[in-house]
Amino acid sequence: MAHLLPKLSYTYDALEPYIDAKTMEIHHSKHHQTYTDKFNAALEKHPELFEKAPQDLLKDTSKIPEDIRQAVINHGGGYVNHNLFWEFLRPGQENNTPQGALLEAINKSFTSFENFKTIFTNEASLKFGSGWTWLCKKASEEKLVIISTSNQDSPLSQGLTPIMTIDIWEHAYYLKHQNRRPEYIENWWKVANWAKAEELLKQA
Ligand code: MN3
Repeated sequence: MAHLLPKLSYTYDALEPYIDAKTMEIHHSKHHQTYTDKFNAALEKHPELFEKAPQDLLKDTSKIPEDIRQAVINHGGGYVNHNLFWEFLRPGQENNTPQGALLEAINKSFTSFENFKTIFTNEASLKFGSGWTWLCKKASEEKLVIISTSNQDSPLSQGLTPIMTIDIWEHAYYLKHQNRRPEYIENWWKVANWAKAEELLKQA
């Protein structure tokens, strides 16, 4: 069974004014659709791999047949990364901060939420080129880590479990913010879905 572009749980204009409807529409219906199609096209060459969860393929890329390995890393990565990106967004609300177990883990790892936000924002602002910035959990360790990956590389391939992520490819912000990536990041915090991040932390 071919992998499908996920339906969003909100409309393209639901994240306005923080993320504009046009960017959302193109990002989801064009960019994410293309990753989905190219991921499926790669798997067509080894159809038995459709049975595997995309995340599991990315966890051990050495097991992917060599002729499609880079295509799966690129387009399978793009497919999975965007799935999480959409889930970690929700319409903006006042006082949007993490709660409960997630807040506790953030405080333990980064002293405070404000400090975490500063480190994460710097990382995402300064990351060179196209990629993603992530909050991840290391297996068997309580502490959370902030990392960036290039292109569509997934933290799953480094043995890390993603808790939240921001897409810092220009296609995620260029229409509205042009070259002003920090402005995009500042707006993105307003539509962060902390409940989803807490759920992922509990499963990690
Ligand atoms: Mn993208």
